[in-house]
Amino acid sequence: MAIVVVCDFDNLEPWINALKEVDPSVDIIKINEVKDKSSVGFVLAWNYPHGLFRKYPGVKTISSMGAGVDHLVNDPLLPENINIVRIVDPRLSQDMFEFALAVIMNRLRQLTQFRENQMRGIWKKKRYLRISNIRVGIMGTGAIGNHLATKLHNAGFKVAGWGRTAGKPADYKKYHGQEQLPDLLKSSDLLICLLPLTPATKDILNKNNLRMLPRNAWLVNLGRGEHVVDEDLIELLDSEHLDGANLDVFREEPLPEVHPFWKHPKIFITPHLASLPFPESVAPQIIDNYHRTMENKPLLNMVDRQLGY
Ligand code: OXD
Repeated sequence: MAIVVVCDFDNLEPWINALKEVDPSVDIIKINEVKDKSSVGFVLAWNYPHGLFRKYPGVKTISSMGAGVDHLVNDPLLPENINIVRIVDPRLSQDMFEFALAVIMNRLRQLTQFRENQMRGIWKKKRYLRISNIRVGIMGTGAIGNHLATKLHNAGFKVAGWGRTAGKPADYKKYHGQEQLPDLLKSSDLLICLLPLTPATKDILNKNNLRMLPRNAWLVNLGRGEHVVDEDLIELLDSEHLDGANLDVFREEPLPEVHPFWKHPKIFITPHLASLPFPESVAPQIIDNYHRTMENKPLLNMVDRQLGY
């Protein structure tokens, strides 16, 4: 039985090559090459048309091509019996840490502003913030959030994390549950969102919550665009409650040309690349889950469809 791939990537070759490298005996085919829909058992997917899998009655497992599974769990027509697995990869966690660190250090040392001064021929010193001056709050303490929080803590930041449940003890301060969200927000000079997108986290970065951040706080959204209520963020930036925001994810991607985020002086946009899955790094776990599916063995990194991650 083949691994069938369905996604909106321009170039699938690196994925096919990486999977073949791990197990040359497995056929990897694109969904439009499938001849017999009932023969498909294992699928690798990213951003496919909702309802598609109703036409493939034999599918047992769908592996997301990334850490996020909202494109799958939000498909109201995805048959209940299909197992969803996601990618858990130390490289994804490390890349997220490196991106977040770059963004935080730019905030502390204001390198972008100095570049703007340079373009205008301005030589002007400014006081800067140090690592020990800011408190970093991290929403989402799963595999990636926990790695980020631990690394930032080890680098000397004052770090607190917040998640749905208390989870395992950590070296950094942990908050959990709805009632402790204000504690995290009130003590975050820089807030990083790494939450999965679920009905409980959608629109969580709204006016009410963002207002609890200290004045001049900074928002970094690396989760999903739907976590942010766009108008609320703009309002809080314009009223100078927030000093700025780095946004890597958006409700609609690519961000529409007319979206007010593009030209906002306090918003820094990157095109959803804080942490990209590398096929050669994630291929072994995909092949492993493929064999587990074929042999009816327990799967790795199973998603709880009720929780949504
Ligand atoms: C992911 C992403 O979920 O890239 O892996 O957003």
